Amino acid sequence: MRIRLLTAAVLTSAVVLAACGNDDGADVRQIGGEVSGSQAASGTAECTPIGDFATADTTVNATLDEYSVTLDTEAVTTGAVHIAAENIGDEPHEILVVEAGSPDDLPVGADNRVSEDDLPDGSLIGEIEAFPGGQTCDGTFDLDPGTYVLFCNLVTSPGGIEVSHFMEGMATTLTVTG
Ligand SMILES: [Cu+2]
Repeated sequence: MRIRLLTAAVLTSAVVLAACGNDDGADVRQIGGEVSGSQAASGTAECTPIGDFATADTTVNATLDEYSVTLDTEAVTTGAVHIAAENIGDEPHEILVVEAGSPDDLPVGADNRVSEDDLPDGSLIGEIEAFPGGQTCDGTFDLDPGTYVLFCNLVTSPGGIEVSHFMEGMATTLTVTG
């Protein structure tokens, strides 16, 4: 799954590079940067549900807005955890699930995004990819006991100024107990 996503990202990067030439924004992930090239080209990333929430052991409701992630619970028991995400904002948002003690533990790159390549091996559990404001999306992830950071790693340019959603505080923690 990651290999396929990485391939899509590389293809998308090629499209972005081709479109922007040597523009200094070429290395900033654009909206839809991790979906297929055709979707990215249209600028619209739709919800792609992850996993099957019908078989989940528990549900966490997550509300996404500019720029926050709010959960309806701080802790769940281990198992298949359904994250039911509602984007009540205007911008697209996503949720990455990383095993880490707090948002401060995540490595941030020069582009003000969490550097997914620099995360400890195996700590990136999965993600609900970017989906538009006013919509919902579901992701189900098998979570072992531990602490997880749920965050949005998009950089957008509302009003022409780049905003790192993570750096603006779009992150929270979820504790999974045994
Ligand atoms: Cu966001």
